[in-house]
Amino acid sequence: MENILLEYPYNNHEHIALVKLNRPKVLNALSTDLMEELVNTMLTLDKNPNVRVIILTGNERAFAAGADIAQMVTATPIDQINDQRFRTWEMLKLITKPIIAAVNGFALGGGCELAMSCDLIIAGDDAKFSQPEIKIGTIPGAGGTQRLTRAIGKSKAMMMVLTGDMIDAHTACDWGLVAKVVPAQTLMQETFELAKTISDRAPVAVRLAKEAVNKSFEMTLKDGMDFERRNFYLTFSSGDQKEGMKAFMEKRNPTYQGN
Ligand code: CO8
Repeated sequence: MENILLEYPYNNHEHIALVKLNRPKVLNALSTDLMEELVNTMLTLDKNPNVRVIILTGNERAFAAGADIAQMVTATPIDQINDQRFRTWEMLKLITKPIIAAVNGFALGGGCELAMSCDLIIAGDDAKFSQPEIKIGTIPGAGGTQRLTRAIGKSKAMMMVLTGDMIDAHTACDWGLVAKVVPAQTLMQETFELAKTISDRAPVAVRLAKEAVNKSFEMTLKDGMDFERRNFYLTFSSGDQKEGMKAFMEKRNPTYQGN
């Protein structure tokens, strides 16, 4: 792999993997090759029963400054279709383990969309988010008009998509795009702590909870509630639920096996 760095176990933690975008010279522009490597890495981690949480990050300067403009500058619509990039991006939805985006620097265009494809975003206080496609004559193509609107509402999404201007980390947090802002220098440490907390929780329940929250974007409230209820019932078939509730009654910490 050239464009992705994998650190697993991350910080010697057997349940946490770190995936790093690695095209620093072009601010981690998301080329087709990079996205294929990213998806393959994620699918491999998802299959590994020891991995419970995945952290996706870039570097201090950029999470990712968007899709690779050099690959698109002379593209025709048919080139875009044949490239199959959209299929690759869609495959991120298949990942069942929680993915935390740890964002320092630029998260622009496809970079912002990639962060939004993760389950939650933690931002360093120097992070900047935008959907700048309008400035180069196009529009978002991987969720920037859809996920962003659901995250921050129509009026603010319109402002971002129609101007292409950046917002800073605190604004992104106030608007609900980001879960938490931390000092840029401590981003990885804070994200690791959060990943540890999630990895201590019952893995079967974490998976079913992630699935249920994501369904809220795609279903009516009634159908979403039904889906949630079924996943709730399903947790009662897991050893983790038995262990979690028994440990509570016995006033001890649970030890989850993920079964
Ligand atoms: N693609 C390719 N190269 C890039 C990109 C990019 N998105 N962003 C930066 N680079 C390159 C620059 O060309 C430059 O390369 P070089 O050193 O060879 O000239 C290098 O990275 C460093 O960049 P700058 O010199 O421009 O650094 P600055 O600090 O001056 O500026 C900015 C930083 C503001 C981030 C600036 O680089 C910028 O505006 N970048 C482009 C941002 C952008 O428009 N992103 C949206 C791209 S379109 C998109 O994402 C559509 C997604 C659709 C989904 C597709 C799914 C299949």
